[in-house]
Amino acid sequence: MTACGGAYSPETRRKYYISGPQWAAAYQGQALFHAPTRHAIDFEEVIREYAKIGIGYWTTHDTDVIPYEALLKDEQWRIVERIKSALRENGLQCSMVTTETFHHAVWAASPAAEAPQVREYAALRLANTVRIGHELGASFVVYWPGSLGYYVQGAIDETQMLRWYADGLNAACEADIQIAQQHGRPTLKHCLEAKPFEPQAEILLPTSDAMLAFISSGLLTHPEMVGLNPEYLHELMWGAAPRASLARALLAGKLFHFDINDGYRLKHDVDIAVGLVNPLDWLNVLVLLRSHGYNGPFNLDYKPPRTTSNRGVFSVSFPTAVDRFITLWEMAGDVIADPIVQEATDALKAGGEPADSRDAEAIAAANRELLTLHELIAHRMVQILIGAHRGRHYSV
Ligand code: XLS
Ligand code: MG
Ligand code: MG
Repeated sequence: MTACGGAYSPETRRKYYISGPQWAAAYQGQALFHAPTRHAIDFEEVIREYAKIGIGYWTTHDTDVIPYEALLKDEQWRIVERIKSALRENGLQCSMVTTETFHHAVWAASPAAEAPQVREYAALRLANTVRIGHELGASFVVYWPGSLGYYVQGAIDETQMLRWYADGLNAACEADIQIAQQHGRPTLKHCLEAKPFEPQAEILLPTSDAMLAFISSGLLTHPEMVGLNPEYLHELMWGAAPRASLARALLAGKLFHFDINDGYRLKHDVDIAVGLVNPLDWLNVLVLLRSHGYNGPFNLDYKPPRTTSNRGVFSVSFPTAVDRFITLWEMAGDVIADPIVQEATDALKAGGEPADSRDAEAIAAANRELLTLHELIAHRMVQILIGAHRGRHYSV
């Protein structure tokens, strides 16, 4: 790590709204075909290690920290008190809480299942997470409806399942309005997170765009409280341009929260750390977010690879992820301020020589030379990414 250089200090890292999920650091490397490669760790250790690195915010699922037996019972509040002490002692804040509605057997037919008991339990769990969120001082609550769908068609009426899902969200928003009032706090920002391919075979809200449509479908009683938590890889997975997905969320005023990671198109959710696969695309994403004033959290929702040790999670994986993010964020600032990018962009927007507006050939001819600037701008961004704009000496 020392030989790599280029590390930011914990003080610098804390200036960014970067959050570390409990589940990312505690991930043991297990999957359907993978045994764990790391031993279990608790939230006290995660919070302590995040503090040392300079990750200022912490996020969690309810069940990352509260076992099923303790949920909705007095015992959960004793755990919440322990979390509060750990956060206080280490100078961290909880920015986001989320309900696990995908792992336990109770969600086999989704949180919006036919059985009323399942939906009633889901509503209790969502309201409970909102209550825990207020107690921990969070501002955001996230919903990844991973199990909202099915493996086999026929039994499910999709319109009905979406209505029931909306009922659950509506109950959470109603509960939030009351709980926020009791706490004298603003209501939370409720953020939907889409993923296209798993864990169900067919998913009812597979993309951020589907969720935007759902928010404005008329089914939500408080659509103004509900926005998006897009995840970079979840958009890339289905073949989207993440930057375009984010742009659509920005235009709708719904980009509340952002899960940052990396990976490959048309693969499963490999959750690689930010910037390790697509640094140029990431630079583009951050140019968009910087130039449109996004000021929400950047949540490190990735998984340290199975080849990384328990020690490596905190000595290499998290600090390098944070530092790549900050470097890319600073480079995005360089791109926005770059005189060459600016001049080229201004020239493109000014358009070519005046031409008859009814004459396609003349308009195309007037802009032909100018359009070469598209490629020049792309080259300039690569130069900024690899540092070549500062001058680089090649030995021949
Ligand atoms: C899973 C999701 C999950 C959400 C929170 O793929 O990314 O971690 O962010 O439930
Ligand atoms: Mg996520
Ligand atoms: Mg993911």
